[in-house]
Amino acid sequence: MARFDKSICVLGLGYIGLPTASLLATRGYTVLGVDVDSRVVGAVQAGNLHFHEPDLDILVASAVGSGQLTADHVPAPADIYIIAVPTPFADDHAPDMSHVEAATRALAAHLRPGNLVILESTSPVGTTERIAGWIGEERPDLGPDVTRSDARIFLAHSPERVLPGRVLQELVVNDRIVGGIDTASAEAGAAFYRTFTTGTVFTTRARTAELSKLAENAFRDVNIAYANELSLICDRLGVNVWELIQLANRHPRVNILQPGPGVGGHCIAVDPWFIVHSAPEQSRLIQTAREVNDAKPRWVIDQVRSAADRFKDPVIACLGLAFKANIDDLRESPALAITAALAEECSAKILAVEPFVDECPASLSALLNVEFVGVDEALDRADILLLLVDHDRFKLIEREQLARKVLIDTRGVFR
Ligand code: SAJ
Repeated sequence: MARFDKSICVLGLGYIGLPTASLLATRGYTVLGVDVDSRVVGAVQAGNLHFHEPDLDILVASAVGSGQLTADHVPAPADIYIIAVPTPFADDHAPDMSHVEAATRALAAHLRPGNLVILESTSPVGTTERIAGWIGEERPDLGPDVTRSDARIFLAHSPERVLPGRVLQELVVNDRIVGGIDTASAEAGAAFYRTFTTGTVFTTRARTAELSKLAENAFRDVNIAYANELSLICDRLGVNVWELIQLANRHPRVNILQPGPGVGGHCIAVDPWFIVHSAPEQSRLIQTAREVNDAKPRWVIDQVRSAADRFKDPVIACLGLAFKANIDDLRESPALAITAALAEECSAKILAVEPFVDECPASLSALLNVEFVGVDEALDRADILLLLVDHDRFKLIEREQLARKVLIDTRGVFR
């Protein structure tokens, strides 16, 4: 295996930072992973995972076992810094950049001339320039402009684009965009990514790289909104939406996505707002798509409630709580929100089922009419089956197990 004499500090050991840190460590870099959460630091120090991602447990154990990956609460001097902290939005959809700012200020103390700083967190346009400003404030000794003096550092944005559930493959094979604060920074960033990716690495300006990531996720959001809107139209017109989409997609230039109970996760449901927030007048379609997707859970809840009205003491099984198939991630999950809303709004018994999670999520366990049960028990007891996530496990359900039950299939598993 190639050994690199460079050291790397990865700030943020979440869904992107930890796989990235582990991959780099197993590729021969000396990596320090930094997180403000002591449970995360403790888990990584022990070579363990604090979330589920296929094969990541093996990679983390190997990276920590070899001594190439260590974890701590604070950064230390390194050659390359990668910022992979969360960028959520506030109630008014304004981006919350506090984690990026805190990570930048924490690493700034250690910067030395020639260091490379890479922002991987999905960020609004202009963030890389703001990072330069924060570094300048922390380190006036680096000169009035941190990228121009002789003691310069290199600063770039390379948005992560990996799909949860396929992170380890996509970290290596996906093409990468590296946007530099200047040309030398873009080239320095690209040279680094070329040491461990097989995809093509493209260089551009930092602002273009920032917007490209937001545009990719907004593209997907708009297309899912189209599928969700079609599902409402089909329901009104008595057409099977799954069959409709399958047939329409036989056209050589049509590729309609799948409707669902709404759009979840920390990316697609969040990032389009960063565009809307910075260019509200120009982003009418993107904004409407967000609204269409955000309205879908309420439509599902209303469907279930009218089905429940036909029973005296209905038992409703909510199959799946994760935000999408075959992962344990409950962040911004419409399935979880729908299950909680049904429990709050109906007097029905709610059976919550999530094969990827061991315990009832806190937001449901406080609700007295919710029971967290396995798939088979839910199938035995329920009057209404609400399929919310297309986990592979649910695809194994036999048709006979659905007999005499009302089925509301938001994912088209039993189309
Ligand atoms: N969904 C549908 N119908 C579809 C596809 C998805 O309802 O046809 C729903 C999913 O169920 C889920 C949500 O959309 O609730 C988002 O899932 P996803 O698989 O579309 O995307 P994420 O959030 O897991 O990952 C996305 C990816 N972006 C794109 O595909 C453009 C990934 O490549 C990014 O790295 C990631 O966002 C990110 O971190 O930004």
